Amino acid sequence: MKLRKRCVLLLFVLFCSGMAEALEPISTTIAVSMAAALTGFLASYQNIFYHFHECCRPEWISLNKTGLKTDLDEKLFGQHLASRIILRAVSGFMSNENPKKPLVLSLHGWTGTGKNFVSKLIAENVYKEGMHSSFVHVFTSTLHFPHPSLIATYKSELQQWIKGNVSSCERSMFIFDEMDKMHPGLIDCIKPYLDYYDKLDGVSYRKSIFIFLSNAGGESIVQTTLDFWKAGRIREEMELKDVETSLSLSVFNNNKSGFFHTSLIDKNLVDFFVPFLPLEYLHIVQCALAEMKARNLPPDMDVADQVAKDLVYFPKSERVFSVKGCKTIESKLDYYT
Ligand SMILES: *[C@@H]1O[C@H](CO)[C@@H](O)[C@H](O)[C@H]1NC(C)=O
Ligand SMILES: *[C@@H]1O[C@H](CO)[C@@H](O)[C@H](O)[C@H]1NC(C)=O
Ligand SMILES: CC(=O)N[C@H]1CO[C@H](CO)[C@@H](O)[C@@H]1O
Repeated sequence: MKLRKRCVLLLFVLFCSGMAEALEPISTTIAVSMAAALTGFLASYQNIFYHFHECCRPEWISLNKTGLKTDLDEKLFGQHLASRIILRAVSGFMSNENPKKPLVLSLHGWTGTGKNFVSKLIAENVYKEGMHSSFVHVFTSTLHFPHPSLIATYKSELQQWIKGNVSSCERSMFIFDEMDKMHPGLIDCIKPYLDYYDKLDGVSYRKSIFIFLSNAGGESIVQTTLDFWKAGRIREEMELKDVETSLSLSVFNNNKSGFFHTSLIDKNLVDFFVPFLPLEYLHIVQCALAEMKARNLPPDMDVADQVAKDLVYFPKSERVFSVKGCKTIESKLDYYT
């Protein structure tokens, strides 16, 4: 058992690091046939190995652009801006063999609008193993870094993790949830990895992806969307520039959001701000129908309507946007089906 484990580990080191290709058959006549047999065996084992064990190689990590586009079109609702930006950003980055810096996306919006969901869609269309990939790392502020008194420890841990993970695979992805609750010191300590450095301590971070999720700026996005709605304009005609200015201002000036204290924005380390608009009744219905489809249930419009009617909408007078977005749809559906 132990020997087998060691053997697998050796093969892992050999194959995942690409060393197997460097092995050359010994060129003495006697050894030739033996070496040929061995190489043949190694080669076939190598293929099987790649097939079953996740490696930092294109077989396991490469963007399925069609897949991402289809997923964004069919599974994400009410987010024409986010859809467009994400597809362009991710496909541009992944097709660049020599990016100048890592891809840094900052996803902003009200709760339940799809920020976590979109991160999952990106992971699933870049990594064969999706969110289960050993190259995808999720950090949640309140879960991983809860105690302000331990900031010094968290800082060195986080830096070691990022460095360790990118050393073993440059196409690593890091998702930071609840970024607005993250200690400014921690945000500061990841800044160097986001910058235009060729290498830091011998490690290049340029092919990694960093995704920050936060509610920061959510209110200003709601306000802009509500103004649009009140003016009787079509939501899908909303453009990035309509939200961008008020978004970056509110993220900057919001005392509570950690971003305020840092120079992420100041130094242009964030490549794309991605606004998530608050969801309307119609989008909730779409979420419910999509969830039924995911569960292999026949689409039932009455149930979807019922689920959507059950939610709370704001602002109080107009009741346009769902307070929790599509967040509670799953449990609501359990109740009705
Ligand atoms: C890419 O995604 C599409 C749509 O989901 C799927 O049909 C296709 O098989 C995927 N391609 C690969 C190489 O995984
Ligand atoms: C941040 O909030 C504190 C207390 O609420 C206030 O005194 C301070 O002026 C605020 N700073 C900025 C830049 O708004
Ligand atoms: C080698 C290394 O440092 N791996 C780290 C990658 O990140 C995870 C957290 O997601 C750590 O637990 C690992 O130690």
